[in-house]
Amino acid sequence: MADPVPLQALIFDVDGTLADTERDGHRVAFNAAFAEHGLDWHWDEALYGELLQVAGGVERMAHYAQRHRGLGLADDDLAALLKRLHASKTRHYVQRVAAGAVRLRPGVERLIREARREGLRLAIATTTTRDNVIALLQATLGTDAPGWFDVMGTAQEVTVKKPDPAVYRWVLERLRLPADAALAFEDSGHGVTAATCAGVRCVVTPTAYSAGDDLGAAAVRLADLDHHPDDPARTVTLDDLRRWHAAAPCPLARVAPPGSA
Ligand code: XBP
Ligand code: MG
Repeated sequence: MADPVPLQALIFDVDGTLADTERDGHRVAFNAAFAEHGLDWHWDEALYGELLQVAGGVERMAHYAQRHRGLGLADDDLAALLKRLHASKTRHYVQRVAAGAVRLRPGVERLIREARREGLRLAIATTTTRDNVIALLQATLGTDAPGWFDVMGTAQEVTVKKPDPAVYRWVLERLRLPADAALAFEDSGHGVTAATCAGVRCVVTPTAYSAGDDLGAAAVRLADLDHHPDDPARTVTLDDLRRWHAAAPCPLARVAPPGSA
């Protein structure tokens, strides 16, 4: 039997995984954009939890406009409105993040710094807008932090959103690594599906919003990276990650996520 491929890269999702950004970051920024445009739309915490099933801010607003508000705009007018709303929402989000409204989840900074010291490569695979990622990394890890990541796959580079595995495939291609040389970090059902359908083993750290998602395809489920599943008093180390990577079977890559046409 061939030797197992050693772990060479960590690929991080952003929203929910690096930081719990949705409730107090994105949701608040969407509401600010709605108010700025004179709309009486408001997403409370519970409604936003439902809307998170739609990946991508523009797609989420389009779903809400059509399904919740029965908005009878012509397609072109709706598309133009959503584009303006999303630009405004991104501006509000970046301002909030730069002002320190969002913090990294436990253990994220420690593991990223350890991985850099030990020569593991780092990448981002996200559905969110590139400006949001840069703002978050700079506000939490320092102005040079975006440069720590060899590859950043965001909504700008890959327009097809998770659960489609496209962003993971794109990132692996740019890293020039096979899927089994990487380990993904995700927080949601869509994210776990995207990573594993690309053949990447996945560690999942759910949030309050995603705890009820189907996360069964993940190799390991953790409360967060500062709590080892066998001993919550112990943090998760790079050696733990290497062990889980070696022990978990490599997920079977699929062309498209299960259930898609
Ligand atoms: C999370 C998303 C994004 C954000 C909002 O992405 O689905 O749509 O909620 O950001 P991930 P945008 O978990 O893959 O990081 O408004 O920029 O889409
Ligand atoms: Mg996520």
